[in-house]
Amino acid sequence: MAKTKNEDKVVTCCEATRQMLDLAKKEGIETVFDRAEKMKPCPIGADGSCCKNCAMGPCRVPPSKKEGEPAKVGVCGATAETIAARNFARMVAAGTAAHSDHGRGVAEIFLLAAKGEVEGYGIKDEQKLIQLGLDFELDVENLSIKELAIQVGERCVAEFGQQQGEIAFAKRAPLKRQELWRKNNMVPRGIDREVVDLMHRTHMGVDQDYKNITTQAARCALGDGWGGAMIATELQDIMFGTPVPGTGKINLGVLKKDEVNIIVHGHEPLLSEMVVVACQDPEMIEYAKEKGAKGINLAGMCCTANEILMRHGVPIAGNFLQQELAVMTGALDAMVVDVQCVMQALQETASNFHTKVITTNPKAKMEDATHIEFEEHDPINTAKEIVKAAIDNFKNRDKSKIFIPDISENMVAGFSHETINYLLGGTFRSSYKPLNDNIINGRIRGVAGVVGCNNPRTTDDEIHLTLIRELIKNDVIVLTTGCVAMACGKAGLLQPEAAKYCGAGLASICETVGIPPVLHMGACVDNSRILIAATALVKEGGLGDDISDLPAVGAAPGWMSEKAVAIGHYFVASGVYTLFGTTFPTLGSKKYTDYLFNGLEEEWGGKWDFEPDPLEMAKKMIAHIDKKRKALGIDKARERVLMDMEMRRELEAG
Ligand code: NFS
Repeated sequence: MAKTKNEDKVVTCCEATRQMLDLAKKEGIETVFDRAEKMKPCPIGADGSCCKNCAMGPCRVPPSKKEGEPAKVGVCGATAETIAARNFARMVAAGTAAHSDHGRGVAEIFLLAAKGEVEGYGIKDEQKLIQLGLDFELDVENLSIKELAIQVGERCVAEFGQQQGEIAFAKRAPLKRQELWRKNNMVPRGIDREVVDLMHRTHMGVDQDYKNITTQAARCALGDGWGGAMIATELQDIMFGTPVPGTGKINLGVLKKDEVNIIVHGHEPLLSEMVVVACQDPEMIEYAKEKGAKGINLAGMCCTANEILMRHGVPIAGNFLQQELAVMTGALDAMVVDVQCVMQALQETASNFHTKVITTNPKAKMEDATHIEFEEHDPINTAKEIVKAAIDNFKNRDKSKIFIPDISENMVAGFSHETINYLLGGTFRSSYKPLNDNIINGRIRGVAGVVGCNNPRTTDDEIHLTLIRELIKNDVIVLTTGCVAMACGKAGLLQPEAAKYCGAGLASICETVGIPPVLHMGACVDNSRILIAATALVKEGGLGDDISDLPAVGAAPGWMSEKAVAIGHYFVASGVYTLFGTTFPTLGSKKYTDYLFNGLEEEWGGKWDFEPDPLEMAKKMIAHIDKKRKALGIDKARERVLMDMEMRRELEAG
């Protein structure tokens, strides 16, 4: 496995990444893996014990080393638990803001498109549009599709600035969960309002009750999962199509030596959808040929990659930690970025090669990069301009610098909630019943959502893969999104053949239905699909009456972004036991961490946990699943199957 300059630390289990890191070392190019080694995290900050919310500090309040020593407090008297809670809450606010601003961007374009003020986008999923109309209690029967689209668009945009009442999708949750939210004042009033409220109350001298801060953090996070992120997913599905399972390829080997290579990297599919169209334009292909290329090869990176893979089968060049490595192939003509998870180091890496880094969003510019702004009224021409810039850059390649690892893997992706419903429900009637039945009879022991980022503080990809292999071996079906989904793709876990790694029960389901044991459900905003799937399991019956009753768990083993904290917190607030690996941002306060890991379960049914060892993490997740099975009275199902077989044998012997 690849090691960094320091030589003794294994940094990745991805062979393509390893080859590129060898090259980086040879050429003296620094990568995120090197920087992670050089930059040691500040232990006080990492544990959430540093408060820099005012200029009397920053104040550091790590736990006392000597017994009997009084606990440190900030200059204002803020305790370690208040400081840890504030820092945690601000991560939730930032993560919610990121997902929700993505959702807002989609909603605004959706509305423009519905009014006919922008070309290129249409309605691909009318059924889903009608569903949203029902969610917003619109007069669906008497509205034309165009009128309905306008009203749905207006309602979605209004969800962000709404000041009173409840966001509309909160009503999608199981009734018991809604009651719990209402009782605890956790239903978001409007998406932006909860972010502002949380930023306000974590300002110096406001909320000093860590439990109260955590509750508002939940209200904010729910405005992400059941608000901004869900709006992003739903409207993208309506405009670009609800994903259905399809095949694709992943890893750096998808780049092509003799074609113009373009990578779209970031998160919002508004522009990348148009880049897909522009790359297929015969005029553009002809132009590329004129410039000496055999064609145009479009690939994705990070969550944008997941979006266009699921809807168009566009290959994925890699996940978060591979962005600089894609540039280092020397064959990347343009790296087109929008927002989120784009490393500032990209431009520096690109300066060693011919690659053009093209920024497209006014919110996310980079020094020295080329900026071609996404013109929302004319997206297709923006996309063409970008593709043309990439084609024009093809001739600037230095052939002696080209190295593309010959490594890629096949995968199946695009398991939306709707397709799970259909696939596992059979052809006569779409329903979750067969899935519920298989959970009840024990063929499927439970469900795990394993999501999130890659973090160079742990061996790249390995933490996810070890955890997921262990889960499927124990008959736990895995739902995945984001960069974990890509790690699974690279390792071949997104193929039906991966059934060979499963326990007998899960393997039999995968073989019968023809699905992989790990279902790729999309980008990080699509974690909202997992909420909907969990709700559908509850509503189908037989598995309790709330998400917290399900034999289900969530994990982000290699998380790094604030978005991951927001996601984790809305899962916890939705009733899910959720584990983080790598590090946990409140460990400096034992009291606060104990509240998140133990105290919350009684109040919300869900709770947080931290476990850096993936095998231990799997053990905890399976133990929780078994605990829930027991509470549902279905823990004996497995034994019953065995008894039946024994009885049959006895009968046969008799
Ligand atoms: Ni999610 Fe997507 Fe990846 Fe992490 Fe970044 S790309 S939104 S934040 S690193 S999974």
